[in-house]
Amino acid sequence: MGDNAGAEPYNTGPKVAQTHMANGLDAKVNGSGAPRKAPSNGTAAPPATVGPETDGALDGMALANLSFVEDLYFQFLSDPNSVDPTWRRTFQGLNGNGGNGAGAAAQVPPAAFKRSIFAGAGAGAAAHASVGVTGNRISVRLLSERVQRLVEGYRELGHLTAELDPLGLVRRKLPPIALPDFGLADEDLDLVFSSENVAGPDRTTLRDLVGLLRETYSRTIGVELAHLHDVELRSWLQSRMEATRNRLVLTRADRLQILDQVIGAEVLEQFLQNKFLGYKRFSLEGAESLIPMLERLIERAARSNVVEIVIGMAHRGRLNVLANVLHKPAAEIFAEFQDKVDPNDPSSGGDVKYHLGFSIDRTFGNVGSSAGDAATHRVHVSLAFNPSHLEWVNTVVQGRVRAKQDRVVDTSRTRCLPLLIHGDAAFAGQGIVAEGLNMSELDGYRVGGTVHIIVNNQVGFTTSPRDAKSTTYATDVARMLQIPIFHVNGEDPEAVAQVVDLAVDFRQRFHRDAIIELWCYRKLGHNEGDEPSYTQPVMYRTIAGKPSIRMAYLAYDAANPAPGGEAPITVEDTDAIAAAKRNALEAQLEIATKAKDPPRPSTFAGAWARIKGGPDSKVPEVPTAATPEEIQEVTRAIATMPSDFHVHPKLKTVVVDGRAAMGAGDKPIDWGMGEALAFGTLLAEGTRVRLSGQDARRGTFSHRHSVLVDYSDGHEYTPLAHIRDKQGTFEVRDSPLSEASVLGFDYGYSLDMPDGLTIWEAQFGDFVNAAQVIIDQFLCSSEAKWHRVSGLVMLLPHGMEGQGPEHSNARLDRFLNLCVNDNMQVCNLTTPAQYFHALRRQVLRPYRKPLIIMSPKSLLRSPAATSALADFTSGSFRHVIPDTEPGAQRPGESARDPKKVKRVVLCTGKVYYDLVATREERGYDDVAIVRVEQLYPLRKDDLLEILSVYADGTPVVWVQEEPKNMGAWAYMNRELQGLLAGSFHWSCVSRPLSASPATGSMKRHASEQARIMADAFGKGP
Ligand SMILES: Cc1ncc(C[n+]2csc(CCOP(=O)(O)OP(=O)(O)O)c2C)c(N)n1
Repeated sequence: MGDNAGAEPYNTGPKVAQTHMANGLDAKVNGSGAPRKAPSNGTAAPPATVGPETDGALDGMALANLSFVEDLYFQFLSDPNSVDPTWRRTFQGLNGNGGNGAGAAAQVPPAAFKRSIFAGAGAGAAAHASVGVTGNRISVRLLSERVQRLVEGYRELGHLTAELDPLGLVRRKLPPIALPDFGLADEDLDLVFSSENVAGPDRTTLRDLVGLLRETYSRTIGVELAHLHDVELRSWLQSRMEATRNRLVLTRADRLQILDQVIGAEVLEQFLQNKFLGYKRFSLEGAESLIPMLERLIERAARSNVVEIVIGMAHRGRLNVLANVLHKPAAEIFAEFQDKVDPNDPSSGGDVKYHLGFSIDRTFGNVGSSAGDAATHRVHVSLAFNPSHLEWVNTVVQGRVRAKQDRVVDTSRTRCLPLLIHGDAAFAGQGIVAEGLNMSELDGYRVGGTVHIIVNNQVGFTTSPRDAKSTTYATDVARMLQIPIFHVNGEDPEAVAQVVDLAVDFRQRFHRDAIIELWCYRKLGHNEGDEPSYTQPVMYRTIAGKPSIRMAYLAYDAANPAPGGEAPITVEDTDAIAAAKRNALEAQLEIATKAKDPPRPSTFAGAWARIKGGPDSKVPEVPTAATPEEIQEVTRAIATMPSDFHVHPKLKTVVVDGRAAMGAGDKPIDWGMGEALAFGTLLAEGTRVRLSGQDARRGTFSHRHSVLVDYSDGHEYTPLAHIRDKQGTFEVRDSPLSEASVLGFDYGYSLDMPDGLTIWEAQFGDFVNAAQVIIDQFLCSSEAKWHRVSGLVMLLPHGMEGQGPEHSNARLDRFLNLCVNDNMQVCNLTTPAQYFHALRRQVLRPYRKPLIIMSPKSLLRSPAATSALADFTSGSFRHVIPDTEPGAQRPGESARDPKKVKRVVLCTGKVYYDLVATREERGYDDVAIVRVEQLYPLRKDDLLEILSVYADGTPVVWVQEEPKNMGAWAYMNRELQGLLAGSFHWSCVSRPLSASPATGSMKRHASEQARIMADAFGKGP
């Protein structure tokens, strides 16, 4: 390009302040929305109505304003009278042209700049003047816009041209970005542009600009920003990346450290391969960069005030992470391979080694590294246990982190970091990923940002990406969030380190997720016994010919010496490191071989020290009644509104005044008040209460109203948060419409909130099946698999009320089927007082087991299903409620003489009230009705004792509303058949076997219900 290029820069974007632009130029033109630097020369374009002070004003005017002047000039050319007279005079004076500006002479614009498309006398030729709006020349505006589009092109599409695939097999979506695509040409390369919209120097040649952009956006890091419409986020990321060309300057020592970590990963896999041939280990080979990546991430986080990191990850590379990042003694891992367990030991039923968790304190010393400052930082790192079901641990980890943050009152949520490591196929395939991402910005579920690493080894088991996803990247689902997505070539450990820094810094600054996709490969089959070339022969031929990551990095080091002039790292250096690591592993293997007992997972440490799991019978019941004073205090909080609060008129009567009367003993206590008293008394005693679920704040059935909304201005008031000064935190959250991710989150929360009451509520119990994985893989089995107990409460509205198949049945049968070894507690309660005592028992008893409650719907408003105030200030939870006991009867019901009883009905939950009503109505006085309130663990002795007052041979009938293949019958029959045989005649009354849980016809429902009542009492309809 021209010989005086470089003297004055062309704009890469308008520099002028937006408010000064009468010509519609605004941030949209520059496309990025990035804030522009203030014009360094202090000039701003004059408003269109303001002309130059002198005719010579164009001389020396900054190029920043040139396009503005150019616009005016074109306007002048078509109609000289349309511009301000002072501008008109200036333009008329150009090139000695005193005319009206029309004609060829006037097409030669002023020589305001040394290099200008106003290429008049003395200015030299215009920048390749063959294109442009006026036909034979290009305008400054157009050229600078083209350059700006080029900049935006790199920012938005650069990732599609980046070299991400270490195998070089993936055909990228775009050929390299080329100047002609943006109306630019090679001869423009030496033109100087203002680059103030790009980090770095203010002026640069197009050549340097392209170099910067290429390095930043198209080298071995691809970054997706185009989906960010938040200007601040985008510009922060752009300037961080462009200012460094997306590179870190690493010293020789840094490089040696990375190599040490890569070698650690490599040697462990090879060692396991040699010593435990044929065992599954889900090798990390091909993705060894994950280890330096995690090391840097942890260090960087620790140096940015993070004190705790919880990692969730699947099988791939997990042993390597355990050994090389969590520093789990290799001897323990080897011992797990050696499988020295006693098969008769009950604790030997745990999980496979590549699902186990571990935790450690890591300290990063005061020798400053490229990851941060020079101080010492300590961080506790946990790898969460994990079931085989890929991705389902995600929200469990996030829930745990949320609880940790809440426990230490980390309100900025920056001190504890969730880190999730995913596989590419799983991240793209499992819907729970999207559910979890959707929760990340919600107040009830935010954790200050999760860092996600997707280990993209370009294959899922044997399935190729083309069969696994419809998207460009495995990460595309994450584009739903205002977060950056970094793609990085795993063969470039320095690029990996750079994106780690960006991701951690972004998370710490903006408290949002960040995604890193680590492009790598899987050196072996899905597991080490699989032959991968059956299905991916081409890929595996390429892999066979590849040097290891270690060798690739050594070659890079040789070709790109680290600053400081030290000698490059040699193969011999790394061989020595590898040999030392092998020797250390040999020593650990010897320890493992000599050890007699298998390693035992730790449990009940720290915050869990006073808590127990195990058998129910070993932990005594505790008093759960509240004092009358506590009840009054809670009632006062519920019934007292701030003076400026306008309660909805209907709620004033029903909730505020109604509950005041209940608390005063003037009205029987209903379910909503019973729950509020349970929450309130626990809160007053200092317990944290968290309840989350769909529409949980009001309650699906409008019975809770835990958060009131001001009738005039919509502000909110939560009465239970105002009981007393030093009370527990009350958190009740309307959840997003997801069962799986939210239940996972709240389960995770319960794992790290041992002293709290944590509750998840289903909208209708039926929908709990959408979270079945969490129930099967975590809730009911985590103690058996991982020695981790949870006190989570699940409220599952349940009851046959003619509302059809999906609004009736929480599938009690499924839960009871999963019950064994006291792994859960399953209740179907009949009174508000029972509910009150069950909730309080869940916290006050130092015993943590999930509590599944079949909760009521119609009973919420049933006058029959109420309790007296005295039931809250005395008594405790009752597993079974007999018919004979005074007080067990409802008002108007007389205590039955057992000797006169001809039939005993056993039942659980809501059907009890139908039975009682029928008995009253029909006068079936010789029938006793016994309620089983807690189905599991079942107090069989209590039950037998209750039944013992009845004569031998009395029919004992299990009555349930559910179809015979559902509800509790199969379970109760299994538990009681043998015990009752010989003493009683044992049978079942239920709806018939059915594929569907309930009928959609109200008429049919009523007729079925009538049949059940008739059969229950052994009478005709
Ligand atoms: C929900 C679920 N479905 C299927 C599987 C079986 N499975 C185990 S690993 C795997 C492949 C996963 O591929 P990817 O996510 O890419 O991880 P990689 O193993 O390649 O690291 C599959 C299908 C599983 N564990 N979980």
